[in-house]
Amino acid sequence: AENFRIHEALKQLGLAQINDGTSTGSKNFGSGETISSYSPVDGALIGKVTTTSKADFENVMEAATSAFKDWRLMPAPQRGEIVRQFGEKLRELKEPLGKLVSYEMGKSYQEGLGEVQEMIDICDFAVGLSRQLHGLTMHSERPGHRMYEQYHPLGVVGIISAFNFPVAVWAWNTALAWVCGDVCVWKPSEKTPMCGVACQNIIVQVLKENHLPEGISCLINGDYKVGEMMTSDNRIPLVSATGSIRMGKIVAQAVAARLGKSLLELGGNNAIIVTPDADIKMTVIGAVFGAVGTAGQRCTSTRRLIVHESIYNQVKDAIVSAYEQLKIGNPLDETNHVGPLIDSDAVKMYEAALKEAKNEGGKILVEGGVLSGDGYESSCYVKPAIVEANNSFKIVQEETFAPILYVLKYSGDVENAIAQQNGVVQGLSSAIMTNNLREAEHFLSSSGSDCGIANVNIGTSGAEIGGAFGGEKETGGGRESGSDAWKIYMRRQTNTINYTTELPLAQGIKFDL
Ligand code: UN1
Repeated sequence: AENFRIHEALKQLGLAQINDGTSTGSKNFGSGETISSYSPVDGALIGKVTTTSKADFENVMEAATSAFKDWRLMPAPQRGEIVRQFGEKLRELKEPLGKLVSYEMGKSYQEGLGEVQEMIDICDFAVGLSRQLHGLTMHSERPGHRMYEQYHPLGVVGIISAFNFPVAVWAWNTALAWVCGDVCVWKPSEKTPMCGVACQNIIVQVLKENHLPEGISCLINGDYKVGEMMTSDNRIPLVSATGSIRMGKIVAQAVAARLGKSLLELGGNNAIIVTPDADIKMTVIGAVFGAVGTAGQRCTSTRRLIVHESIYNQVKDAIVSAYEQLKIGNPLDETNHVGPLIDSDAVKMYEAALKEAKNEGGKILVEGGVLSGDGYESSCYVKPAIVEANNSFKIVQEETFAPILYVLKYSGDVENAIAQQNGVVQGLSSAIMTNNLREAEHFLSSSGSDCGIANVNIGTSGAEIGGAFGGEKETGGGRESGSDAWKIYMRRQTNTINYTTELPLAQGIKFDL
């Protein structure tokens, strides 16, 4: 990694050998044990981060709740100005941060930069939004009355994010939450803690330069036990969690037990339907990027390809030969297409899934395997695999965070493909490749895809920040980033004002004294 000037990037991001993993605006509290972050790229130790103890968490919550009291009073467009400055800092540090994302998480440098670009984009979006936190005005049924609704800041927002988008998902939440007048407490994945510290360092600079209160942005670190401190805490009205369905069910129940709100962005099992009217060249690019990009570790990664029998062999051959061109190796080297998986546990899950697919009767079209030797010393590099399978296989029903693509066949009408595509518990992203208007519109209709994202002639991954991002069913139902996703970060209030000297009751009720 030395050739890729990683140490220079770490320095630019203010990262040390041991980093404080618990901090608010400018105070550090980290007193828990340290977690070591090893790069899946070359297995080297990147740095250590202190975790958050119960007492540290109390300090953080005190800083956060007190910062909220001031922050909520600042006019939203002024909060937007702070987010604008944050976006500027991200522009300046795009390269080192993109590099760290690539080195700590293992995605390609291009995708690391893309992730920072998503952060910048959501900041721009939030700046505009800071002048558009609109409520409605409605006509009262009573004379001399005015009725309207307004959105107020909610409070402390807890953010639990995953390793696969170690910086962007935090920004989707914080950029919106901040303009909405909330303060944030973030627990990044314990697999990518250095990305968390780097982001905190960036926002802390902005907060300091603006003499803003401690605690607008807080960082905590550790495993699920630290997450539990947030899910069970009444002072946190909203917990936004990204990760596995298993994690989401635990978070949702803990937060619901105290009637808090949760915003869940959980697993996907995303499919591309390829109909007889598909453009095969586009299909191949979309499917291969969707399946092997980020080494299959996006929640929007393409897991299933549902191909019509009439073009099945043609599509299969085209994809298999595209896989033969793939270069696997150091993701910082831009000539490589596929980087490593996050860690050895992920490699084990990949191997187990392939074994199970075979046991269930799957036919291997492109053989997988773990790579070793020169350049693969971290033991996290695997070969993207393709398996001819059946939608009913248990393993096909599950999300395996690895580059395994299941190819499924359908016959007859597009309805049959949609039934397979919807025939899983997850409902995040979906796509159809077709030039047939009827098929495309059917896919987008109320009897079409049941996912939160449904694309035509685009793959399943790589959504823009301007739309609401999230999915249905066991994906958790939450929506983040664009459109009106901001509303969950605010509390809504309906106001009725009487400017007469009478007190008429609603529904015409008479109450004479
Ligand atoms: C995720 O994998 O958690 O649509 C988020 C995409 C990215 C975001 C993915 N913009 O693939």
